[in-house]
Amino acid sequence: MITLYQFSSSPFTDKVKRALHYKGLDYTIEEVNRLKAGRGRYDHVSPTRKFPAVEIAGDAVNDSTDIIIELDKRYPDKPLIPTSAAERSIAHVIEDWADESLYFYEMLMRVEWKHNIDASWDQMAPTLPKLPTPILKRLVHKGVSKVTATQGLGRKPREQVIADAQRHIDSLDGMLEGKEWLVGDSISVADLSVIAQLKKLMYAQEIQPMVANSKHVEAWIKRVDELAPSAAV
Ligand SMILES: N[C@@H](CCC(=O)N[C@@H](CS)C(=O)NCC(=O)O)C(=O)O
Repeated sequence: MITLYQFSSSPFTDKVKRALHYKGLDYTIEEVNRLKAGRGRYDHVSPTRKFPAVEIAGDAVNDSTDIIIELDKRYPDKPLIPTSAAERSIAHVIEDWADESLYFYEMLMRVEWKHNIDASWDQMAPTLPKLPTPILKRLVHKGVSKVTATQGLGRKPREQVIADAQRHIDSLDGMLEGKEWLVGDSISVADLSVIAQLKKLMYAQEIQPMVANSKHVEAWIKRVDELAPSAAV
């Protein structure tokens, strides 16, 4: 029995769900209450208080990277971590690019930039405390701004962020030149990590034309969505 502790709106939740769906694993969802998480309610599954986390047969694992490694160990059919050392290394670096770099673009462009926040507000609102929307939006903006400013991206002028983002989409497009998957000849954790961040990022109006004008990204999204969908089928 697998229990997924999640914020439903998180790209990292999406990444783990795609892995579960690809492998055809059943799971139950526990939506994490942010206030209770802050008071330690879920420390038994995620002492870092970051989510997603999973409980598999009583064992807790947190962090989407560790979760997918653990899923591959326990359910080796349809592996997501490449078996060759060279491909595994590249997959890990691409996963880290998605998790630790693209994530901040989606936080800044999708959530912090006020003209984009409404596009995915319906996804975010149910995971937030029950407060009036204008107050919530202010709190979210303040919280996210603090994070992106500390990381650095949030201090850049908008045009520079857009140029950076364009380079990231171009790099994704370049990695897909002549290939169906990011690493090797089958879907891997690299594809799931990147699509999870990209799908959130695409709520930013600046990103949509970049994807539409790419040569390979839309077709790759369709391929990944078919094999490892976001929602259970
Ligand atoms: N490296 C982690 C990142 C998870 C993460 O940052 N989750 C966010 C939600 S998108 C979170 O739990 N934030 C709550 C907090 O920082 O207290 C992973 O891959 O799972």
